[in-house]
Formats: sequence, C-alpha cells, structure tokens
Amino acid sequence: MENNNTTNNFKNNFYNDIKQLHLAPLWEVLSNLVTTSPKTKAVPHLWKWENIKKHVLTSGEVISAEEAERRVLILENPGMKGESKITDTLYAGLQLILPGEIAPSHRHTQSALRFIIDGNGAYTTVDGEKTTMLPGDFIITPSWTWHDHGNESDEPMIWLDGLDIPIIQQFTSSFTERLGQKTQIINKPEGDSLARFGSGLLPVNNISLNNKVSPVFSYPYSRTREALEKMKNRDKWDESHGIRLKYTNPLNGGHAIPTMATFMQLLPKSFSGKYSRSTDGTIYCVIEGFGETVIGEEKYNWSKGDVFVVPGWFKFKHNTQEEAVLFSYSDRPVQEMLGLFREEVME
Ligand code: 1HN
Repeated sequence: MENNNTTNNFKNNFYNDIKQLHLAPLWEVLSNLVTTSPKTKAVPHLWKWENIKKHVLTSGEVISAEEAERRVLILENPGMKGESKITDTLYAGLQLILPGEIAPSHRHTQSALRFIIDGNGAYTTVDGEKTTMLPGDFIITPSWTWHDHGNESDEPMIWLDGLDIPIIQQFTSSFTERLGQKTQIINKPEGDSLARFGSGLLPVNNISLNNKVSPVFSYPYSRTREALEKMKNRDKWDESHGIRLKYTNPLNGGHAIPTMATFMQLLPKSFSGKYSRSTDGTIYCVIEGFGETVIGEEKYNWSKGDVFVVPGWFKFKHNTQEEAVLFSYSDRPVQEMLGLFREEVME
C-alpha cells in the first residue's frame, strides 16, 4: 500500500512537473494522433436548394454586397460548427449578387472557385478580364489575383464559392488587400484567356509551362456538357463515378487550381454505382438530374442546386433515377503532391 502511494505520488509529481514546462506525454495521445485510418469531425451533410435558396435571397435584404464585401452564407459542416469549414481543409459558401450591385475588388492568397447555380449574366472580373457567368460555368480566382463581381442583368445570381481557407490557415500564409476602388481596370477583351489557352493551342513564346495555375479562368458549361455528351455513348463508365472529367491547367495537364481538384461528372439514368472511398473529402453540387448518394449507410436524395459533402474516407456510392451531372471539388492535388492520396473501390 505504502509502495503504491509512493509510486502514485511520484507519477503525479512527474505529470505536474512536466506540464509546468509545457511538456506533454505522447503515450496518452498517440493513438489519437496516429490513427489506423483517417478520422475526422466532419460529417456527411446535404443542403437542399429548395430549403436554402430563400434564405440566400433574404440575405440580400439584410446587407448589401458592398457593405458585406462578399455576401455569402457559409456552408458549415455540422460536425465543425463555428469553424467556417465544410471539410477539414476546405471552405464552401453560397454567394448572392443582386442586379446593380458590385462586390468590390480585392485579392488574397486563398484560391477560390465559383460554380454558378442560379441566375443569368452577372459577371466576375479576374486579373483584368471580365467573364459573364451562366449556370454550370466554372470559374477560378487564382491566389493573389484581383477580383470583383457585378450584376448588370435583371435577376439575382447565386453561386457556390469553394476556397482553400483552412489550408492557408494551417500554413500561416493568409494575406489580403483591397484595391481601393470598386472595380479593377479591364485590359483584356472578354473570352481572351479561353481563346488563347482553351483551344488546344498554346503560345509558343513567353510562356512558362511550370505555371501552377491555369491561364484559363472560365470554363463554360456549354463546352463541359458537350464533352460529357460526346463521351457518354462511347466511353467505358467508371463503376463508381460514371464519366468523370477533371478541369485541367492546359499548360501541364495538372489541376486547374494547385490546391483544389475540380471535376464534372455525368451519371446515366438508372446508374447504380459501386461503393468507393478516397482520402479527399469532397463537396458536390448538382447541376442536372435527380439521384441519391449513399454515404456510409445513409441515403441523401439530391436534385438541381443541392450541395452535399462526403468527408474523407467515408464510403459512398451514387444511384440515379434520371441522367445527372455533378460538379465536385476536393483537396486532392495537395494530397497527390505530398504522396498521401489514396482511393479504393469496395467489393
Ligand atoms: C472571397 O474573396 C469571395 O471573392 C468569396 O467572391 C468568398 C470567403 C472568404 C474569403 C474571401 C469572393 C470568400 C472570399
């Protein structure tokens, strides 16, 4: 007994002493730090367009785009409340811009993507080039490029914003600045970058093939949809993902954004996908069709405008009633660069 007490005192003193010195025993936390398979606080979730659209529109009565700088409702993962995250490494939000409004020009080290859900003909300007936005269009705002948005159409426009905010947080590399005027100077004609770099051609001179960011910043849905349509009758369908294309940087065939992979996929009518899982937690947005995604054992029924998240390493499969088209993004390029990316199809 005496011996036990002495040992306990000795141990307690040890733990107290090291705590004072900001030392901690690894053996108490090791199994939480180095897990046998990925663990995350992120949970699967589906935001139904029919439930959220009205609130996004009401945000337009609460604050102006200019006052808010960016008028966005963040899609927060229910497992990570207050953290402004949809997965451990990524941010998502729904942005509204009303007719006549301007979201003022700024830049930041975070990279952003826009996927247009609703409206017709608002614009965004990136690095001196304006682009008109239509549903299904995919637009990138590379790190540290000036960008502002405006709406000269007569309807509200809503899009999905995806940013690598938590990644930049981890690296203490967040910087931002405002231009100091509402809009930037436009010095290129609309469509310039797509014509130059998105036509299967590259300028011969004065172009670095090592550029990590795609020089195409707007990928119109009309072209994406045509590619999927041409492929759908001739190509072999992936048993989990259907016909899935990745948006690329034409300079090197890599991802369009260095930190975020972006995909568009077509699932045929009556598709019954095989379960798969991958280490990149993925955010999906439905642009056409109806279907369901089974995440773990739970079914999530989706239709146009819905956004859902599959956290990393959760098994999931897609089933459709109608032909469907899904946009998605994840942190896959970062994992690939670090040699961490894993995926598997479950039998
Ligand atoms: C941002 O700059 C935009 O430019 C949208 O539209 C969302 C979220 C956090 C930080 C910057 C935009 C953002 C953002």
